[in-house]
Amino acid sequence: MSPDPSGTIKSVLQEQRVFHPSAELASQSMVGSLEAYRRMAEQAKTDPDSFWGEAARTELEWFEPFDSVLDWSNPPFARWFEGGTTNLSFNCLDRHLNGPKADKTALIWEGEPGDVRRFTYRELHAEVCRAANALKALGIGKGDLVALYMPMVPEAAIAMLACARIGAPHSVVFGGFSAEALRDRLVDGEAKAVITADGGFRKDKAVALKPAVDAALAEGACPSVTSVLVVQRTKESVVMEPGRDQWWHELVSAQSQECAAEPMASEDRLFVLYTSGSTGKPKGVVHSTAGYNLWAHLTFKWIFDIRDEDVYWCTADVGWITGHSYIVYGPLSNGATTVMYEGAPRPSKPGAFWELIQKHGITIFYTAPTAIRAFMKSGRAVPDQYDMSSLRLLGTVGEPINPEAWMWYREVIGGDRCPIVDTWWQTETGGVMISPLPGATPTKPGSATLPLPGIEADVVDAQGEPVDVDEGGYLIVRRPWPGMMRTVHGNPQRFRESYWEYLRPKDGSFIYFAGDGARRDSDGYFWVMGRVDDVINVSGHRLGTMEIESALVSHPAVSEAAVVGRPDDLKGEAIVAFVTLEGSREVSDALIQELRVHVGKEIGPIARPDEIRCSDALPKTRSGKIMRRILRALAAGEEVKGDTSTLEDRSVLDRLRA
Ligand code: 6R9
Repeated sequence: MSPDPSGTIKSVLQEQRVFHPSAELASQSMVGSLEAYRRMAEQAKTDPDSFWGEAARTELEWFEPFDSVLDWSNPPFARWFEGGTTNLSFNCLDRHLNGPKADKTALIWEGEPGDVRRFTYRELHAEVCRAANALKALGIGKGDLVALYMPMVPEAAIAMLACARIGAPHSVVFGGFSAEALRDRLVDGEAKAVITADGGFRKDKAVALKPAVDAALAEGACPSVTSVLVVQRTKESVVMEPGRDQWWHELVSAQSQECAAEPMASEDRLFVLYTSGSTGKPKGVVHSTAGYNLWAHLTFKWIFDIRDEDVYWCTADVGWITGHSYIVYGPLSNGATTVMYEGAPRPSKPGAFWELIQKHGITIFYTAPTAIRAFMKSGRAVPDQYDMSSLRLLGTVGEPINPEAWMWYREVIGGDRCPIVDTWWQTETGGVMISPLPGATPTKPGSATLPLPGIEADVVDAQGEPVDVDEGGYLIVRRPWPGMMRTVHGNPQRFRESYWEYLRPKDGSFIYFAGDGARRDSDGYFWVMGRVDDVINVSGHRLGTMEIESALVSHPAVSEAAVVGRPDDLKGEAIVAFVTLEGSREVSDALIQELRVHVGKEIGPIARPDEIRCSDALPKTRSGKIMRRILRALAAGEEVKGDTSTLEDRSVLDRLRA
């Protein structure tokens, strides 16, 4: 695939509101002012080697110091902090044990049925050491890939840290994936072991996991897998295969609670995480030890402006990169208290999230726009029943957040006092790339604002050259950064072609592009417009989906919208909008007409949908991203082809067809 030569994307969103950090917040925050942020960014730009070198030396513990900061002699294959050895598990645990943090709560876990477990740093260290010794007892060592297919239980985090501790890269496969999806990932990564559970709880029901592992391994499909370690969670009966399967509680509890962290070279592979992309075979994104650790650590510290007394909660699943970087590694590397929740809001407990915030005195809450829109749909009466005065900071990740949802989040959840950090990043970037810094960056609803220090983001056209202010184009990053993915597992050529050779500027430099469109406003703020694969070409105007969707959602009757193009003889593409309505609203011709007029008024006649279809739900991935590819096929009256294994709820597809 190559870039559309027509280049830019037309931007139509108008958003003028600006929220400045209060003087009080500024004075308490780490960075403190926009000027201070700009100084950091300037320093990182003029002398990146000292900036990153200094950060790596002061923020991480090293067994052996590194000799060089960045080797970029063979782009796009970067080598960071060569010569150094360190260990992520050591940085997340051991280094906190010699001071007051040893007895600080590291992890608070709440199960869906309401069971709670807490671990201090000392206790978590002991558990991780036991699990690491158990892996060793199974013959797993440095370099062996271990797949995790788990519910949201503490053992998931413990297993990840145990793998990192012995230098066995992990490959976490989301527990909602099918046996086939699991098998593909086990085969591609040549996993040696699988850690799983009998099952987990979801929407008030026990959901089995172990049978999917059995199915994935059946008939010798994954010959590399020699052991399966099974956590007991639901206590439903499972089949244990002798010689292959062992219970976690039997094997792990028998181990010593001491296990020295393996010194790992900076560039040693830390984990593989598969990202589906919108088309094609999933890519195994490879991250390496030191660079990833530094980036998860630094970004967590900057963006959440973390304080010792914070209780931080990210609602992601550990099966996603957000769970890796911002439930487990970033928070623990900083010695923070991180919350992990097995459940989700559900009809029997619509206020589940708010109850958790109230119960644990959560101060920082990080979730996805899709969740926020769902909460808006069920109305503010639910959150209003809870005391959420402990909150001081809110974050979002996963998709562009439409200004309407941003304002609701701020007012209803944040009580008009909590700043919002809208964090743009990807599995491939390892950690956040563009985000406000609390107390420093004024925010605008719907904008991820400014790149973090050290990140040279820009918007370019199809030739790789910068576009004008307010002109939409391709969102790119100019220089390597420590947390960047190192390669696609088993396919370096795919890494080079899809990320670093897609756009080539005249000067021949390498720029990173991973698929999003964006524009920059006159303050240099970034407005992410969605995936460029989703751009709609109406009479030669290339429109991002996000802006039309935002306009629809700003109408009081609409709760969520997804917009796609349908081939059209006259215009090239016609705009088709799929919308879900607010709880009490009924579909009618008058309402459809009203919505079309509304979009025309908000952003202009060019963006007015040609067709609007109402449905009770939209097809989403399990991490909450709308799968517009599916809607495109439906809108065109075609058959839905390609991978649908990442779909959250397959019945949505049938309902949409009907
Ligand atoms: C962290 C994560 C990456 C894609 C990314 C973009 C979208 C994520 C966003 C956002 C606008 C934000 N995305 N955060 N778009 N604003 N704050 O989600 O990783 O699952 O790899 O998805 O998600 O399209 O390219 P991943």
